[in-house]
Amino acid sequence: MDFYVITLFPEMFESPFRGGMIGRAIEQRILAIHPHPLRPYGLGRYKQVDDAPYGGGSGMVMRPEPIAAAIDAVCAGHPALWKVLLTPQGEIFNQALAREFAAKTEGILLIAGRYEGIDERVRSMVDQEISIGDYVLSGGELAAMVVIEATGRLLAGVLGNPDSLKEESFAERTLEYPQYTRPEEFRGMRVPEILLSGDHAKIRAWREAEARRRTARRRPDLLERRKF
Ligand code: 6GU
Repeated sequence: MDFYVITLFPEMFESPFRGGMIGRAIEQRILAIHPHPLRPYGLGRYKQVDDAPYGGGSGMVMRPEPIAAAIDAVCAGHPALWKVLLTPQGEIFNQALAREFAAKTEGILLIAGRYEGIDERVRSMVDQEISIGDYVLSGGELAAMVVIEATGRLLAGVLGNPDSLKEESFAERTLEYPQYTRPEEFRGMRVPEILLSGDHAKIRAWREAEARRRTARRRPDLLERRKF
């Protein structure tokens, strides 16, 4: 699957994906990331990509023409890309959206805007607007990387053990149950006896109960959402 990214900072996309699961998927050609610099589409001698807001106010706003030209250039070779604008005003990204993105076999074009603002007319040029949460980043680059990581690991062959994906889809609706590994006792804290019992039915029941209890305490909103 191909991820194209229109960005003022294409070099940001190099090292984060070099190692780990996504790095391996890139080597195996399951996934490719194509950063596409926005700067060359800027206007005039200084390749300007932003300007002062009409109506006044502080900060700069990204002009629509460079972004439109970059989108047109990328899409000329790949007309079926799903075009996503990263913006704090977008729909909040979650695991369900990651799954939808992983099914977009024609590839995805991510457009990283800057926080201060993008000309409103850019919105008409994309298929979807996505935010990764209610906090402010100075640019959409890190958000684009989050989308690539969460989507990429769902592609067939990326994860070593596909069973862990099945467990995760349960974990989307509840938090994880508590996990332990060796040693049996660490600084006076013992592993719950039931996990050493070898009784797999009891262990499963204990884990489900713990997951539910933890979710009710920490993320009651997840349990609410299950009703819909
Ligand atoms: Cl997609 N962009 C920016 N600039 N800030 C964000 C974001 C995106 N998602 C959360 N905060």
